[in-house]
Amino acid sequence: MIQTAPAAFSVSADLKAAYQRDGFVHVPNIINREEAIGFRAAAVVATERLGAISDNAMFRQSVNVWREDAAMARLTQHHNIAAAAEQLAGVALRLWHDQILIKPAQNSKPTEFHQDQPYWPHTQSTHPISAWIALVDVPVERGCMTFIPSAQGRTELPPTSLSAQQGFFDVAPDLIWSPRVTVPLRAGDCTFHHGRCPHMATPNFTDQARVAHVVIFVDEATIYTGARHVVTDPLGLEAGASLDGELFPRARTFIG
Ligand SMILES: O=C(O)CCC(=O)C(=O)O
Repeated sequence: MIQTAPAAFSVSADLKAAYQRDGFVHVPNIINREEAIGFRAAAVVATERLGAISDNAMFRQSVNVWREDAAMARLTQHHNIAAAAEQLAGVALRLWHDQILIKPAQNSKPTEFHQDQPYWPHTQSTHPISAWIALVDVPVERGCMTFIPSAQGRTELPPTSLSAQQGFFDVAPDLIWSPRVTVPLRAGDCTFHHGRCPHMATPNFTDQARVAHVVIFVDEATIYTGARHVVTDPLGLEAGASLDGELFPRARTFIG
């Protein structure tokens, strides 16, 4: 049988400009609805099988599932996601980690405002980008993402609590006055956000779990700082080491 290469996914110039300006964009149908429904079932099974590193009032979080679960690896390594991420970031990227985030039904806890990058033990990474893929329909009432546009340049801010209502605005009081953009997604849609774009997720007030898969890329040249993190703690890396090798594959290898 002749294998044909997948058609290259292409992000429009307008979308790239919007990402560069706002620090996030909405990409409808990054995968199709049928794929999303299949991956939703796989995500629920994987979370049950692998367990969650966090199972708190906001979400059940399973990290680095692509290394343990062949079905979810197909989503993390999906060529559309890697291609769109590299085009939006405008630089060569590598995978940092993935995570399944399930907000249970009737969960009244939002994921509070934060930036992602302050949690990570990285230097030399100025283009971190996360793909947040909806595996069910996610209206505002089911726990969708909300972003503060054009604040990704705020690289001085420390990590803040995902559960403290005022945590982020205590360290960035001026941003409480910035407009916010809330982005409901259909299953198969995705948002991409910069690792310094402040964001939160609304509570899930519905009777259905919110199932999302997040694929996080960082610059290919990222260096490990030596700070503690659940992904790097077991690896015995020296501070100053490059974050490379098969555990942090190049996005390019997913594009084909
Ligand atoms: O889905 C959520 O509840 C939060 C997700 C998030 O903060 C992220 O993907 O960076």
